Amino acid sequence: MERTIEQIHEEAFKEIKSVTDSESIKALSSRYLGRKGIITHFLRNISSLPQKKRPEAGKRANEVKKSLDEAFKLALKHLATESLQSDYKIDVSLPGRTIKQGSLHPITQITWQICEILEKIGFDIAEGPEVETDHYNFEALNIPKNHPARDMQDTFYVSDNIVLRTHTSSIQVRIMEKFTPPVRIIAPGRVYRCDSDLTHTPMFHQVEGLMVDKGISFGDLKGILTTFIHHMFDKKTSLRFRPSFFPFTEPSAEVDILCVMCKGKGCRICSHTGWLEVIGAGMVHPAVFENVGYDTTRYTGLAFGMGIERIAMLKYGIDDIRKFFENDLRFLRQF
Ligand code: 2U9
Repeated sequence: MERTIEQIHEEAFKEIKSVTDSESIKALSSRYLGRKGIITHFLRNISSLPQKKRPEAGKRANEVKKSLDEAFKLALKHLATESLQSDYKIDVSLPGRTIKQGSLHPITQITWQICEILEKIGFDIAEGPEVETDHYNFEALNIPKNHPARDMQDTFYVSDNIVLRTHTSSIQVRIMEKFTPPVRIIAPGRVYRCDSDLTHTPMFHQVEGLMVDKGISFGDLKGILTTFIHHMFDKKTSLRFRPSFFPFTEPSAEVDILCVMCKGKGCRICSHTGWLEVIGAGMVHPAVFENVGYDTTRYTGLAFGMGIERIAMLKYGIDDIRKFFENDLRFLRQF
């Protein structure tokens, strides 16, 4: 009789050890300790034993019952924590999730760089509307009605009298109408021209500068633009001022830098001239001052303008302007 209860005890433990889920443990517990379970059956049968053996057998059976009860409870607890752990298992050897960090668009970065340099020289930033009147975009800037710059092919007309600004010079006209000299401002912003190829897009960005005071000379213009180029590109960049024409400046010039690719030897980028045109500039035309009511006998002014995409293309060696507007992350992530 004793051997049998010990055997039951041993077999029960073996079974508990082999079980891997809590449902099976509950079933096993019921098979041993339930109303019709093996141990219960054993206890009921004690009365059929000889009188002498009954107390010892009953005592031992109750000890086994208690031992199994504890073992079942313990096994249930273990399985519960194990499943909890496997739910939240962390493999510390796996690489962490990367946080995708955004960055400023290259055109924004170049705009900010240009503005920072010119602000240090003493220019304030001015802004104005992108939808402009014919007066601010053309008339006040000495661009008469029959001027080629007004051609339907270049300008987006909203109506007869309203255009999408073709340059940010319209901002400077508005500032001059409001303030008397000294004026020292830069006007960054979007501009629109009906043009599209490798180096032109219908919308692009400009920064234009204007400085008006008594005694402003072409020498000031040369000094400011030389300082600007040396900060924007390399400190040793060679540059030249080449005579040009704009309706709103007289005299006018274009500033070229030595080709960043071939260093003047001549290549495809500089059309084999060795030079790259980067800035347009000049002394403000007296007709422009008269249009805003400035006294041309007291004041002179310098003005300049540059296309931001062009500066960015030269600085980063990009050959197609359209790359800036395609929003291809493989391109944008390089900046
Ligand atoms: C006022 C008077 C004169 C601004 C100027 C340029 C020359 C110029 C071009 C550079 C490349 C435009 O983006 S681009 O195509 N700009 O060449 N801009 S002088 O002259 C002004 C501005 C405001 C009242």
